[in-house]
Amino acid sequence: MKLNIVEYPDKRLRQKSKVIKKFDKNLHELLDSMYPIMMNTNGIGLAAVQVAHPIAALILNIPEEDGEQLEENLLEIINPVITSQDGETIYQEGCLSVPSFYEDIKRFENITINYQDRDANTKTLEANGLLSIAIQHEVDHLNGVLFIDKLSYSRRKKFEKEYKRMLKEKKTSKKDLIVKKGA
Ligand code: Y12
Ligand code: CO
Repeated sequence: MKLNIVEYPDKRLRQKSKVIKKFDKNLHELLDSMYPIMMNTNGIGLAAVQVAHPIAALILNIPEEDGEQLEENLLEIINPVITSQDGETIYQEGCLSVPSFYEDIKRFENITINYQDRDANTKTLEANGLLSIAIQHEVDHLNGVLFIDKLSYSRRKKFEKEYKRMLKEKKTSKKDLIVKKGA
């Protein structure tokens, strides 16, 4: 399955993801295709809505201490519900749908979730540290929420200005490339 990452400010990122009821070949194919796209872009988390499939599925691969991401650490999370949350932590987050931008975001330190795996088995997971942050970031995606929505008014303004400039530069360098190719 060919997938592309949807980037801000695309409105599709604001869709609310639908609860998954069919744990069939289509779901498995989608999950299987999300994994390489996340790994090839140095991601540690990806929600299905970020690849234009607004259904409640997300994948995570938290790196080891040496930064290596092992396939055996891949977590596939379907229909997550956060059942408890406490504490506070701040981490510099990034998002594959908001390239080149990183900001400190406040989250809960510890969470517990109920979810299903790709075969509809029900699971419970207690998470802290980076895993907890990543789950909260991805669960936000399922609700159409981006980490930049959590910025203060002034930080958000600064972000919009910088992001617009980056998009403009990207467009210009693409045009230059086309001209050079044609020359
Ligand atoms: C902590 C903070 C955020 C998360 C959510 C998951 N976020 C990511 O996986 C972000 C990945 C990312 C990768 C980038 O590198 C490439 O695209 C090659 C990147 O850099 C650029 O866009 C240039 C930005 C973000 C979990 C835990
Ligand atoms: Co994200």
